[in-house]
Amino acid sequence: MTTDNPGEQLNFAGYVFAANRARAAKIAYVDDRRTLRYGELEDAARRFASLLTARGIRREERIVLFMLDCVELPIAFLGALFAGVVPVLVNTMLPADDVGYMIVHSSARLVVASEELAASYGPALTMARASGEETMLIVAAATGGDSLNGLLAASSPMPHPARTHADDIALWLYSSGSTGRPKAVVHSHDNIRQTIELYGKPIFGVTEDDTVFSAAKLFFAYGLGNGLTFPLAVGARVVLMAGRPTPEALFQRLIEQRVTIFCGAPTTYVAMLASPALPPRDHLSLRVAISAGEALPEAVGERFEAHFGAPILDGIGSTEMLHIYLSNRLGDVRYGTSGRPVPGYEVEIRDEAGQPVPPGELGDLWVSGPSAALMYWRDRKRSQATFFGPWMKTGDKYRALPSGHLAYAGRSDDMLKVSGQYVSPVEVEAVLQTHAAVFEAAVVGKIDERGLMRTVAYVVVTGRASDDTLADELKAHVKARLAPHKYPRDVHFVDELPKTATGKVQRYRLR
Ligand code: 3UK
Repeated sequence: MTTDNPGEQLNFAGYVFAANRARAAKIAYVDDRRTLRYGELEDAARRFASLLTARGIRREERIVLFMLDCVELPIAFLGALFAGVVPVLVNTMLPADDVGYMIVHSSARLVVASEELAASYGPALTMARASGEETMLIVAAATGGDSLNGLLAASSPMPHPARTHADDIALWLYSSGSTGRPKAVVHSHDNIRQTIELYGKPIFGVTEDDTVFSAAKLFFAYGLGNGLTFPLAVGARVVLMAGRPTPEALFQRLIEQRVTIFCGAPTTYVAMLASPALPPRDHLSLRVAISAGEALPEAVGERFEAHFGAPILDGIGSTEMLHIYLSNRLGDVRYGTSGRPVPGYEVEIRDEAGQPVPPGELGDLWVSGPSAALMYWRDRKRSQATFFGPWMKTGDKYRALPSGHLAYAGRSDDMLKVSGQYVSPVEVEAVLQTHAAVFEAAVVGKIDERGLMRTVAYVVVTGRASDDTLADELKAHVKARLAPHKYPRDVHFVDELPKTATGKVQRYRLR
């Protein structure tokens, strides 16, 4: 295998297994049910690779991984890469309709799904098959002969990794836009390696002695780096948790597993600090914490560090760049900013004409670096509006401080970031409109007293009393139809919405 020849052959799974050959007995993963050693991870992944081939799935074809954070996810992910098959990681909180769209859009040959998610993968597969896909299903369950683990036991390890090129497609991740269907962000084997070399090793700073735990799940690009590609590249130990990252569940694992690197979104840190279960500093082994997804309020970073004695490194990344490209680092933390460019990436703050703004002025953040996505699959238009040669338009507003640290100043489009995840106001408005009592609705983001983004809906009702009962009903209406983080936390009833002469809702006036 030629893994030491950059720009040529690279199979990321082959690279991980070669790097950890001397660590066969070392624990790679601890999930809610079991531990998995490096040797077992390689063996299971290579069995999964054979299983794909046995089912007639070929190089470059896609499989959807619709899985909670458990050891079967890295097994399937690395097994697919080993076979040259392309895993598509899908957000487990999405409703069936979105999952069905992704199965069809990716022409997935197979879905590997956690059994707990049957309520969404069932209808999603029905939808995909109705539109002509012959997608197979493997369920990752604790028991059962037909389940992933039963099938792995009956398979044998694939001897050699597929001879993929460094620039071959390795994985897809879906990302939402303000309008239209989610975009399939396509990444190469080399993109993964670049995020490890540029950010994972030098700034995230993971070594084989670390235990890493990410509250952000593996199906996010952020979680995938934190909990899979970075730690496995150096032989570290990773803690996985399938359920919701409540402060109590996080503290339990931080303490019991002696976690040294913890990763979350700003809401995670806010919830931890507000929890009555907040443990004293000496119960933890924490060395450093990482925050991304939305801007970390200055006070949250300061309070966390004062309490735990470990800094939070806030950095901005995106699905398109695969991981963080602008970040604070140990010894140079400036809370309330995203830090400085990660060496290996270039960033520029530009005006509308594409020219760099004078120092200190607000502008659009552009980034260039070797982990940029190859394209949005089957979407020329949106690819061309985002990727310009080596540069990509992030959609974020930034300004440079005299110190050289860059400070986030909001998104340029209508998109909101709530709990570190995208929310399209347009999408939430469309769902509100489907409720019989709603005449019109507009959704905006508001920064709350903790410095975090909250979604607020302004609603004009028709033929119903506008009271708390209706407000709760509208929240439940959205919750039942969209991913849970998208429902409006506040509903305000108004007589009319502010509009332009051409009838466009003026969201900025509601803000
Ligand atoms: C926003 C931030 C301020 C920003 C991500 C780390 O969040 C990730 O990817 P997404 O595609 O969203 C990207 C957008 O989210 N954002 C992310 N981090 C920050 N805003 N401060 C931050 N620290 O609008 C960005 O354009 O969901 C984060 C690693 C990998 C990722 N995919």
